[in-house]
Amino acid sequence: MPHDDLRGFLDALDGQGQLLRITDEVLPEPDVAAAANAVPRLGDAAPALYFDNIRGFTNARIAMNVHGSWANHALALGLPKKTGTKEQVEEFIRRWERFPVEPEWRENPLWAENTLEGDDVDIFQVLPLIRLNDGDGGFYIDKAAVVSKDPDDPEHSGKQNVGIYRIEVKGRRKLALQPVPVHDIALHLRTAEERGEDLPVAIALGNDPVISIVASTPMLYEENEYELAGALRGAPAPIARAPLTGLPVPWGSEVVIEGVVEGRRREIEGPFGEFTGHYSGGRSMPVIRVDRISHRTDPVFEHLFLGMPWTECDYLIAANTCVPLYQQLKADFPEVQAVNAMYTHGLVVIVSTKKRYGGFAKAVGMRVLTTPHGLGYASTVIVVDEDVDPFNLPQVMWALSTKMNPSGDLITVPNLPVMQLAPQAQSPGLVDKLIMDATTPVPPDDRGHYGNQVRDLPEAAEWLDRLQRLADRG
Ligand SMILES: Cc1cc2nc3c(=O)[nH]c(=O)nc-3n(C[C@H](O)[C@H](O)[C@H](O)COP(=O)(O)O)c2cc1C
Ligand SMILES: [Mn+2]
Repeated sequence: MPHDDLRGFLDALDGQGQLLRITDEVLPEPDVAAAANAVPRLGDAAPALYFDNIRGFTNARIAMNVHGSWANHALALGLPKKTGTKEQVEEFIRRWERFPVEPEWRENPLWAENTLEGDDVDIFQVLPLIRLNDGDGGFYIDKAAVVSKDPDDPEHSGKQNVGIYRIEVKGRRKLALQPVPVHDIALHLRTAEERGEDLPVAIALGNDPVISIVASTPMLYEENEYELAGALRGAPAPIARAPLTGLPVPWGSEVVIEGVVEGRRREIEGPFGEFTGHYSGGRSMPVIRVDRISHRTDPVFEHLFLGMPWTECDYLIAANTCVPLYQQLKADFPEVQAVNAMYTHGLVVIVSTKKRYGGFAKAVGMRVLTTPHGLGYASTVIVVDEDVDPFNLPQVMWALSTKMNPSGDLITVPNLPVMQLAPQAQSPGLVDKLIMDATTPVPPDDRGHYGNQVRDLPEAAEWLDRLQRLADRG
Protein backbone atom coordinates (compact mmCIF):
# COMPACT_ATOMS: atom_id res chain seq x y z
CA MET A 1 0.00 0.00 0.00
CA PRO A 2 1.41 3.39 -0.90
CA HIS A 3 1.63 5.97 1.89
CA ASP A 4 -0.30 9.21 1.55
CA ASP A 5 1.63 11.15 4.14
CA LEU A 6 4.87 11.16 6.10
CA ARG A 7 3.29 9.87 9.32
CA GLY A 8 1.97 6.76 7.58
CA PHE A 9 5.45 6.01 6.34
CA LEU A 10 7.03 6.64 9.75
CA ASP A 11 4.59 4.06 11.19
CA ALA A 12 5.55 1.61 8.45
CA LEU A 13 9.26 2.16 9.18
CA ASP A 14 8.53 1.60 12.86
CA GLY A 15 6.77 -1.67 12.06
CA GLN A 16 9.83 -2.85 10.13
CA GLY A 17 12.29 -1.91 12.89
CA GLN A 18 13.53 0.99 10.74
CA LEU A 19 12.62 3.92 13.02
CA LEU A 20 14.65 4.79 16.08
CA ARG A 21 12.79 6.95 18.59
CA ILE A 22 15.14 9.16 20.61
CA THR A 23 13.04 9.71 23.73
CA ASP A 24 15.74 11.11 26.03
CA GLU A 25 15.92 14.88 26.04
CA VAL A 26 18.41 16.17 23.43
CA LEU A 27 19.80 19.60 22.65
CA PRO A 28 18.54 21.04 19.36
CA GLU A 29 22.16 21.78 18.48
CA PRO A 30 24.33 19.83 18.02
CA ASP A 31 22.49 16.62 19.00
CA VAL A 32 19.86 16.33 16.27
CA ALA A 33 22.28 16.94 13.39
CA ALA A 34 25.11 14.94 14.98
CA ALA A 35 22.84 11.91 15.35
CA ALA A 36 21.72 12.26 11.73
CA ASN A 37 25.36 12.63 10.69
CA ALA A 38 26.21 9.40 12.51
CA VAL A 39 23.24 7.18 11.73
CA PRO A 40 24.11 6.17 8.12
CA ARG A 41 27.38 4.78 9.53
CA LEU A 42 25.28 1.95 10.96
CA GLY A 43 25.22 0.55 7.42
CA ASP A 44 22.84 -0.12 4.55
CA ALA A 45 19.99 -0.93 6.95
CA ALA A 46 20.34 2.23 9.06
CA PRO A 47 17.05 3.47 10.57
CA ALA A 48 15.28 6.82 10.42
CA LEU A 49 15.42 8.94 13.59
CA TYR A 50 12.50 10.53 15.41
CA PHE A 51 12.98 13.20 18.06
CA ASP A 52 10.13 14.46 20.24
CA ASN A 53 11.95 15.62 23.34
CA ILE A 54 14.05 18.59 22.30
CA ARG A 55 15.14 21.04 24.96
CA GLY A 56 13.65 24.49 24.62
CA PHE A 57 10.77 23.47 22.35
CA THR A 58 7.21 22.51 23.19
CA ASN A 59 5.70 19.69 21.13
CA ALA A 60 8.52 19.73 18.57
CA ARG A 61 8.93 16.68 16.38
CA ILE A 62 11.84 16.16 14.00
CA ALA A 63 12.27 13.20 11.64
CA MET A 64 15.73 12.67 10.18
CA ASN A 65 17.26 10.07 7.85
CA VAL A 66 13.87 8.94 6.56
CA HIS A 67 15.43 7.90 3.21
CA GLY A 68 18.88 7.36 4.67
CA SER A 69 19.64 3.70 3.91
CA TRP A 70 18.98 1.16 1.18
CA ALA A 71 16.51 -0.53 3.52
CA ASN A 72 14.49 2.68 3.98
CA HIS A 73 14.71 3.52 0.28
CA ALA A 74 13.32 0.07 -0.52
CA LEU A 75 10.45 0.53 1.95
CA ALA A 76 9.71 3.95 0.44
CA LEU A 77 9.13 2.17 -2.86
CA GLY A 78 7.08 -0.55 -1.15
CA LEU A 79 9.82 -3.17 -1.67
CA PRO A 80 11.12 -5.65 0.92
CA LYS A 81 13.74 -3.93 3.03
CA LYS A 82 16.51 -6.32 1.99
CA THR A 83 16.12 -5.54 -1.74
CA GLY A 84 19.60 -4.98 -3.21
CA THR A 85 20.79 -1.67 -4.63
CA LYS A 86 20.87 -2.74 -8.26
CA GLU A 87 17.48 -4.47 -7.94
CA GLN A 88 16.00 -1.21 -6.61
CA VAL A 89 17.34 0.66 -9.64
CA GLU A 90 15.96 -2.01 -12.00
CA GLU A 91 12.54 -1.90 -10.32
CA PHE A 92 12.55 1.91 -10.60
CA ILE A 93 13.17 1.53 -14.36
CA ARG A 94 10.28 -0.95 -14.69
CA ARG A 95 7.87 1.29 -12.81
CA TRP A 96 8.82 4.30 -14.90
CA GLU A 97 7.35 2.44 -17.86
CA ARG A 98 3.92 3.21 -16.33
CA PHE A 99 4.65 6.97 -16.42
CA PRO A 100 2.60 9.18 -16.69
CA VAL A 101 -0.05 8.40 -14.05
CA GLU A 102 -2.26 11.46 -13.49
CA PRO A 103 -2.52 12.69 -9.90
CA GLU A 104 -5.78 12.60 -7.96
CA TRP A 105 -7.27 15.86 -6.63
CA ARG A 106 -8.46 15.32 -3.07
CA GLU A 107 -10.49 17.47 -0.70
CA ASN A 108 -9.65 18.41 2.90
CA PRO A 109 -5.86 18.35 2.76
CA LEU A 110 -4.21 17.38 6.03
CA TRP A 111 -2.22 20.63 6.16
CA ALA A 112 -5.37 22.80 6.17
CA GLU A 113 -5.79 22.51 9.97
CA ASN A 114 -3.90 25.71 10.90
CA THR A 115 -3.13 28.91 9.03
CA LEU A 116 -0.87 31.93 9.51
CA GLU A 117 -1.23 34.82 7.06
CA GLY A 118 0.45 38.09 6.13
CA ASP A 119 2.22 39.80 9.01
CA ASP A 120 1.22 36.98 11.35
CA VAL A 121 3.46 34.61 9.44
CA ASP A 122 6.28 33.42 11.68
CA ILE A 123 8.12 30.35 10.53
CA PHE A 124 9.88 30.05 13.90
CA GLN A 125 6.50 29.31 15.50
CA VAL A 126 5.85 26.45 13.12
CA LEU A 127 9.18 24.62 12.81
CA PRO A 128 11.87 23.71 15.37
CA LEU A 129 14.68 25.03 13.20
CA ILE A 130 18.20 23.78 13.79
CA ARG A 131 21.54 24.19 12.05
CA LEU A 132 23.06 21.11 10.42
CA ASN A 133 26.80 21.58 9.88
CA ASP A 134 28.84 23.78 12.20
CA GLY A 135 29.87 26.14 9.39
CA ASP A 136 26.32 26.74 8.11
CA GLY A 137 25.40 30.40 7.87
CA GLY A 138 21.93 29.88 9.30
CA PHE A 139 18.86 27.68 9.60
CA TYR A 140 17.94 25.65 6.54
CA ILE A 141 14.93 23.72 5.31
CA ASP A 142 16.51 21.27 2.91
CA LYS A 143 13.96 18.53 2.27
CA ALA A 144 10.96 20.50 1.07
CA ALA A 145 9.38 20.15 -2.36
CA VAL A 146 9.10 23.54 -4.08
CA VAL A 147 6.19 23.80 -6.52
CA SER A 148 6.05 26.37 -9.34
CA LYS A 149 4.64 26.92 -12.84
CA ASP A 150 6.06 28.17 -16.11
CA PRO A 151 4.81 31.80 -16.19
CA ASP A 152 4.53 31.63 -20.01
CA ASP A 153 2.47 28.43 -19.99
CA PRO A 154 1.07 27.98 -16.47
CA GLU A 155 -1.61 25.40 -17.26
CA HIS A 156 0.78 23.04 -19.09
CA SER A 157 1.02 20.32 -16.43
CA GLY A 158 4.33 19.00 -17.79
CA LYS A 159 5.96 22.40 -17.38
CA GLN A 160 4.81 22.63 -13.77
CA ASN A 161 7.55 21.62 -11.41
CA VAL A 162 8.12 20.00 -8.04
CA GLY A 163 11.74 20.10 -6.92
CA ILE A 164 13.84 19.91 -3.78
CA TYR A 165 15.91 23.09 -3.50
CA ARG A 166 17.36 23.90 -0.11
CA ILE A 167 16.05 27.01 1.56
CA GLU A 168 17.69 29.32 4.05
CA VAL A 169 15.50 30.92 6.67
CA LYS A 170 16.32 34.65 6.63
CA GLY A 171 13.50 35.97 8.83
CA ARG A 172 10.01 35.32 10.18
CA ARG A 173 8.60 35.46 6.67
CA LYS A 174 11.69 35.65 4.48
CA LEU A 175 13.56 32.74 2.86
CA ALA A 176 16.36 32.37 0.30
CA LEU A 177 16.59 29.82 -2.52
CA GLN A 178 19.42 28.41 -4.63
CA PRO A 179 18.18 27.51 -8.13
CA VAL A 180 20.97 25.65 -9.99
CA PRO A 181 20.78 27.00 -13.60
CA VAL A 182 20.05 23.59 -15.23
CA HIS A 183 17.05 23.04 -12.93
CA ASP A 184 13.43 23.71 -13.77
CA ILE A 185 12.80 26.34 -11.12
CA ALA A 186 15.70 28.39 -12.50
CA LEU A 187 13.92 28.40 -15.88
CA HIS A 188 10.64 29.45 -14.24
CA LEU A 189 12.32 32.24 -12.33
CA ARG A 190 14.16 33.47 -15.40
CA THR A 191 10.90 33.64 -17.36
CA ALA A 192 9.15 35.47 -14.51
CA GLU A 193 11.97 37.98 -14.27
CA GLU A 194 11.98 38.56 -18.03
CA ARG A 195 8.28 39.35 -17.70
CA GLY A 196 9.02 41.72 -14.82
CA GLU A 197 7.07 39.52 -12.39
CA ASP A 198 7.52 37.65 -9.12
CA LEU A 199 7.33 33.84 -9.23
CA PRO A 200 4.61 32.30 -7.02
CA VAL A 201 5.81 29.22 -5.13
CA ALA A 202 4.37 26.70 -2.71
CA ILE A 203 6.83 24.86 -0.49
CA ALA A 204 5.56 21.51 0.75
CA LEU A 205 7.40 20.07 3.74
CA GLY A 206 7.08 16.66 5.40
CA ASN A 207 5.84 14.47 2.58
CA ASP A 208 5.06 10.90 1.73
CA PRO A 209 8.41 9.32 0.79
CA VAL A 210 7.75 9.05 -2.94
CA ILE A 211 7.24 12.82 -3.24
CA SER A 212 10.79 13.43 -1.98
CA ILE A 213 12.11 10.89 -4.47
CA VAL A 214 10.37 12.41 -7.52
CA ALA A 215 11.15 15.96 -6.43
CA SER A 216 14.85 15.14 -6.52
CA THR A 217 14.72 13.13 -9.77
CA PRO A 218 16.32 14.93 -12.74
CA MET A 219 13.27 14.61 -14.99
CA LEU A 220 13.02 16.40 -18.33
CA TYR A 221 11.59 19.93 -18.30
CA GLU A 222 8.19 18.87 -19.64
CA GLU A 223 7.84 15.80 -17.41
CA ASN A 224 5.55 16.17 -14.39
CA GLU A 225 6.83 14.89 -11.04
CA TYR A 226 3.38 13.93 -9.67
CA GLU A 227 2.83 11.77 -12.75
CA LEU A 228 6.04 9.90 -11.94
CA ALA A 229 4.96 9.60 -8.28
CA GLY A 230 1.82 7.81 -9.49
CA ALA A 231 3.89 5.40 -11.56
CA LEU A 232 6.25 4.67 -8.66
CA ARG A 233 3.47 4.30 -6.09
CA GLY A 234 1.24 2.20 -8.32
CA ALA A 235 -1.62 4.61 -7.46
CA PRO A 236 -2.29 8.26 -8.37
CA ALA A 237 -0.50 10.79 -6.17
CA PRO A 238 -3.04 12.64 -3.96
CA ILE A 239 -2.76 16.40 -4.44
CA ALA A 240 -4.69 19.49 -3.37
CA ARG A 241 -4.77 23.13 -4.37
CA ALA A 242 -2.74 25.49 -2.19
CA PRO A 243 -5.18 28.17 -0.96
CA LEU A 244 -3.23 31.35 -1.81
CA THR A 245 -1.31 30.50 -5.00
CA GLY A 246 -3.58 27.77 -6.38
CA LEU A 247 -0.47 25.64 -6.95
CA PRO A 248 -0.87 21.85 -6.84
CA VAL A 249 0.74 20.53 -3.63
CA PRO A 250 0.75 17.10 -1.99
CA TRP A 251 -2.49 16.41 -0.11
CA GLY A 252 -0.68 14.88 2.85
CA SER A 253 2.11 17.42 3.57
CA GLU A 254 2.84 18.49 7.14
CA VAL A 255 3.41 22.14 6.19
CA VAL A 256 2.67 24.23 3.07
CA ILE A 257 4.44 27.59 2.80
CA GLU A 258 3.21 29.96 0.08
CA GLY A 259 4.63 33.15 -1.28
CA VAL A 260 6.65 34.53 -4.15
CA VAL A 261 10.25 34.51 -5.26
CA GLU A 262 10.73 38.23 -5.60
CA GLY A 263 11.75 39.10 -9.14
CA ARG A 264 15.18 40.62 -9.73
CA ARG A 265 16.12 40.70 -6.08
CA ARG A 266 19.13 38.91 -4.65
CA GLU A 267 20.65 38.71 -1.18
CA ILE A 268 23.60 36.95 0.34
CA GLU A 269 22.77 33.33 1.14
CA GLY A 270 24.95 30.65 2.73
CA PRO A 271 27.37 29.22 3.50
CA PHE A 272 25.77 25.76 3.64
CA GLY A 273 27.46 22.37 3.95
CA GLU A 274 26.55 20.88 0.58
CA PHE A 275 26.03 17.48 -0.99
CA THR A 276 29.52 17.83 -2.52
CA GLY A 277 30.92 17.51 1.00
CA HIS A 278 32.06 21.16 0.83
CA TYR A 279 30.52 24.45 1.90
CA SER A 280 28.82 26.58 -0.70
CA GLY A 281 30.18 29.89 0.51
CA GLY A 282 28.08 33.04 0.69
CA ARG A 283 26.55 33.97 -2.68
CA SER A 284 23.85 36.23 -4.09
CA MET A 285 20.60 34.26 -4.31
CA PRO A 286 16.90 34.96 -4.86
CA VAL A 287 14.68 35.61 -1.86
CA ILE A 288 11.15 34.48 -1.08
CA ARG A 289 8.48 36.55 0.67
CA VAL A 290 6.19 34.23 2.62
CA ASP A 291 2.51 35.24 2.63
CA ARG A 292 0.84 32.20 4.13
CA ILE A 293 1.70 29.05 6.07
CA SER A 294 -0.74 26.17 6.46
CA HIS A 295 0.17 23.25 8.71
CA ARG A 296 -0.98 20.17 10.52
CA THR A 297 -1.21 20.48 14.28
CA ASP A 298 2.20 19.77 15.83
CA PRO A 299 3.77 19.21 12.43
CA VAL A 300 6.62 16.75 12.03
CA PHE A 301 9.64 18.66 10.76
CA GLU A 302 11.25 16.35 8.20
CA HIS A 303 14.88 17.32 7.86
CA LEU A 304 17.92 15.91 6.06
CA PHE A 305 21.58 15.85 7.03
CA LEU A 306 24.23 16.05 4.35
CA GLY A 307 27.98 16.08 4.59
CA MET A 308 30.77 13.56 4.12
CA PRO A 309 29.20 10.75 2.03
CA TRP A 310 27.26 8.60 2.44
CA THR A 311 24.52 10.51 4.18
CA GLU A 312 20.76 10.52 3.65
CA CYS A 313 21.18 12.87 0.69
CA ASP A 314 23.26 10.28 -1.18
CA TYR A 315 20.61 7.55 -0.71
CA LEU A 316 17.83 9.92 -1.77
CA ILE A 317 19.52 10.90 -5.05
CA ALA A 318 21.08 7.55 -5.94
CA ALA A 319 18.56 5.44 -7.88
CA ASN A 320 16.61 8.45 -9.11
CA THR A 321 19.69 9.97 -10.74
CA CYS A 322 20.67 6.71 -12.50
CA VAL A 323 17.29 6.00 -14.05
CA PRO A 324 16.55 9.08 -16.21
CA LEU A 325 20.14 9.12 -17.47
CA TYR A 326 19.78 5.45 -18.43
CA GLN A 327 16.56 6.11 -20.28
CA GLN A 328 17.85 9.15 -22.13
CA LEU A 329 21.00 7.29 -23.25
CA LYS A 330 19.09 4.13 -24.15
CA ALA A 331 16.73 6.15 -26.38
CA ASP A 332 19.66 7.09 -28.62
CA PHE A 333 21.89 4.08 -28.05
CA PRO A 334 19.96 0.84 -27.40
CA GLU A 335 23.31 -0.86 -26.76
CA VAL A 336 23.48 0.82 -23.32
CA GLN A 337 22.99 -1.78 -20.55
CA ALA A 338 23.10 0.08 -17.25
CA VAL A 339 24.02 3.45 -15.73
CA ASN A 340 25.42 4.15 -12.27
CA ALA A 341 25.18 7.86 -11.50
CA MET A 342 24.83 7.50 -7.75
CA TYR A 343 27.97 9.27 -6.65
CA THR A 344 27.41 12.93 -5.74
CA HIS A 345 24.27 13.24 -7.93
CA GLY A 346 26.15 12.04 -11.01
CA LEU A 347 29.32 14.14 -10.91
CA VAL A 348 30.77 10.76 -11.90
CA VAL A 349 28.77 8.55 -14.26
CA ILE A 350 29.56 4.91 -15.09
CA VAL A 351 27.92 3.41 -18.18
CA SER A 352 28.05 -0.16 -19.49
CA THR A 353 27.40 -0.64 -23.18
CA LYS A 354 27.79 -3.00 -26.11
CA LYS A 355 29.87 -1.58 -28.93
CA ARG A 356 28.69 -1.13 -32.51
CA TYR A 357 32.20 -0.52 -33.83
CA GLY A 358 35.52 0.98 -32.77
CA GLY A 359 35.10 4.32 -30.98
CA PHE A 360 31.44 3.73 -30.14
CA ALA A 361 31.92 3.73 -26.36
CA LYS A 362 33.49 7.19 -26.58
CA ALA A 363 30.42 8.46 -28.43
CA VAL A 364 28.20 7.11 -25.65
CA GLY A 365 30.39 8.98 -23.17
CA MET A 366 29.97 12.20 -25.17
CA ARG A 367 26.20 11.76 -25.08
CA VAL A 368 26.23 11.58 -21.26
CA LEU A 369 27.78 15.06 -21.23
CA THR A 370 24.93 16.52 -23.30
CA THR A 371 21.95 15.08 -21.39
CA PRO A 372 20.09 17.80 -19.46
CA HIS A 373 21.40 16.53 -16.12
CA GLY A 374 24.84 15.69 -17.51
CA LEU A 375 25.23 19.29 -18.66
CA GLY A 376 25.31 20.54 -15.11
CA TYR A 377 26.78 17.53 -13.32
CA ALA A 378 28.63 14.70 -15.16
CA SER A 379 32.30 15.72 -15.08
CA THR A 380 33.87 12.27 -15.33
CA VAL A 381 32.30 9.51 -17.40
CA ILE A 382 33.61 5.94 -17.24
CA VAL A 383 32.42 3.64 -20.02
CA VAL A 384 32.71 -0.14 -19.49
CA ASP A 385 31.84 -3.26 -21.50
CA GLU A 386 28.41 -4.87 -21.36
CA ASP A 387 29.71 -7.69 -19.13
CA VAL A 388 30.89 -5.25 -16.46
CA ASP A 389 28.30 -4.26 -13.85
CA PRO A 390 28.61 -0.51 -13.24
CA PHE A 391 27.18 -0.99 -9.72
CA ASN A 392 30.00 -3.39 -8.89
CA LEU A 393 32.92 -1.06 -8.21
CA PRO A 394 35.56 -3.85 -8.05
CA GLN A 395 34.52 -4.83 -11.58
CA VAL A 396 34.70 -1.20 -12.71
CA MET A 397 38.20 -0.94 -11.22
CA TRP A 398 39.16 -4.15 -13.06
CA ALA A 399 37.98 -2.59 -16.32
CA LEU A 400 39.99 0.57 -15.62
CA SER A 401 43.01 -1.56 -14.68
CA THR A 402 43.01 -3.68 -17.81
CA LYS A 403 40.97 -2.10 -20.59
CA MET A 404 41.90 1.54 -20.33
CA ASN A 405 45.04 2.78 -22.08
CA PRO A 406 45.61 6.44 -21.21
CA SER A 407 47.03 6.81 -24.72
CA GLY A 408 43.84 6.94 -26.74
CA ASP A 409 41.20 6.17 -24.10
CA LEU A 410 41.05 9.49 -22.27
CA ILE A 411 39.18 12.40 -23.80
CA THR A 412 38.98 15.76 -22.10
CA VAL A 413 36.57 18.35 -23.34
CA PRO A 414 37.59 21.80 -22.11
CA ASN A 415 35.38 24.44 -20.49
CA LEU A 416 32.01 22.71 -20.30
CA PRO A 417 29.25 23.84 -17.94
CA VAL A 418 28.97 22.39 -14.44
CA MET A 419 26.97 23.58 -11.46
CA GLN A 420 28.71 26.27 -9.48
CA LEU A 421 28.99 24.04 -6.43
CA ALA A 422 31.40 21.60 -8.13
CA PRO A 423 34.53 22.28 -6.07
CA GLN A 424 36.99 21.06 -8.71
CA ALA A 425 36.01 23.59 -11.41
CA GLN A 426 38.63 26.00 -12.77
CA SER A 427 36.20 28.85 -12.23
CA PRO A 428 32.78 28.29 -10.66
CA GLY A 429 30.47 26.80 -13.26
CA LEU A 430 33.09 25.76 -15.81
CA VAL A 431 35.13 22.56 -15.86
CA ASP A 432 37.10 20.33 -18.24
CA LYS A 433 35.18 17.07 -18.54
CA LEU A 434 36.73 13.63 -18.87
CA ILE A 435 35.61 10.48 -20.64
CA MET A 436 37.48 7.29 -19.75
CA ASP A 437 36.89 4.51 -22.25
CA ALA A 438 37.44 1.28 -20.31
CA THR A 439 35.85 -0.99 -22.92
CA THR A 440 37.62 -3.64 -24.97
CA PRO A 441 38.54 -2.16 -28.36
CA VAL A 442 36.56 -3.62 -31.28
CA PRO A 443 37.40 -3.31 -35.02
CA PRO A 444 38.53 -1.16 -36.60
CA ASP A 445 40.12 -0.16 -33.25
CA ASP A 446 42.84 -2.82 -32.91
CA ARG A 447 44.79 -1.42 -29.94
CA GLY A 448 45.82 -3.73 -27.07
CA HIS A 449 46.62 -7.41 -26.65
CA TYR A 450 43.51 -8.94 -25.21
CA GLY A 451 43.64 -12.59 -26.28
CA ASN A 452 40.71 -14.40 -24.75
CA GLN A 453 38.94 -13.09 -21.67
CA VAL A 454 38.44 -15.47 -18.75
CA ARG A 455 34.73 -16.01 -18.11
CA ASP A 456 32.82 -17.43 -15.14
CA LEU A 457 32.49 -21.21 -15.38
CA PRO A 458 29.08 -22.14 -16.82
CA GLU A 459 28.17 -23.91 -13.56
CA ALA A 460 29.14 -20.98 -11.29
CA ALA A 461 25.69 -19.32 -11.33
CA GLU A 462 24.00 -22.52 -10.19
CA TRP A 463 26.60 -22.95 -7.46
CA LEU A 464 26.00 -19.40 -6.27
CA ASP A 465 22.32 -20.21 -5.72
CA ARG A 466 23.18 -23.43 -4.00
CA LEU A 467 25.76 -21.83 -1.69
CA GLN A 468 23.37 -19.00 -0.91
CA ARG A 469 20.69 -21.48 0.14
CA LEU A 470 23.16 -23.38 2.32
CA ALA A 471 24.39 -20.15 3.92
CA ASP A 472 20.80 -18.97 4.58
CA ARG A 473 20.00 -22.27 6.27
CA GLY A 474 23.09 -22.07 8.49
C1 LIG B 1 18.57 17.57 0.00
C2 LIG B 1 18.63 18.11 -1.39
C3 LIG B 1 18.91 19.46 -1.60
C4 LIG B 1 18.96 19.98 -2.88
N1 LIG B 1 19.21 21.31 -3.03
C5 LIG B 1 19.19 21.86 -4.27
C6 LIG B 1 19.33 23.26 -4.44
O1 LIG B 1 19.50 24.01 -3.49
N2 LIG B 1 19.27 23.77 -5.71
C7 LIG B 1 19.08 22.97 -6.79
O2 LIG B 1 18.99 23.49 -7.90
N3 LIG B 1 18.97 21.61 -6.66
C8 LIG B 1 18.99 21.05 -5.43
N4 LIG B 1 18.84 19.70 -5.27
C9 LIG B 1 18.83 18.83 -6.46
C10 LIG B 1 17.51 18.79 -7.18
O3 LIG B 1 16.46 18.50 -6.28
C11 LIG B 1 17.51 17.68 -8.23
O4 LIG B 1 18.61 17.84 -9.09
C12 LIG B 1 16.27 17.65 -9.05
O5 LIG B 1 16.41 16.63 -9.98
C13 LIG B 1 16.02 18.93 -9.78
O6 LIG B 1 14.83 18.76 -10.51
P1 LIG B 1 14.39 19.72 -11.69
O7 LIG B 1 15.22 19.36 -12.87
O8 LIG B 1 12.95 19.42 -11.82
O9 LIG B 1 14.65 21.12 -11.26
C14 LIG B 1 18.75 19.15 -3.99
C15 LIG B 1 18.46 17.79 -3.79
C16 LIG B 1 18.39 17.29 -2.52
C17 LIG B 1 18.06 15.84 -2.31
MN1 LIG C 1 11.21 19.08 -12.91
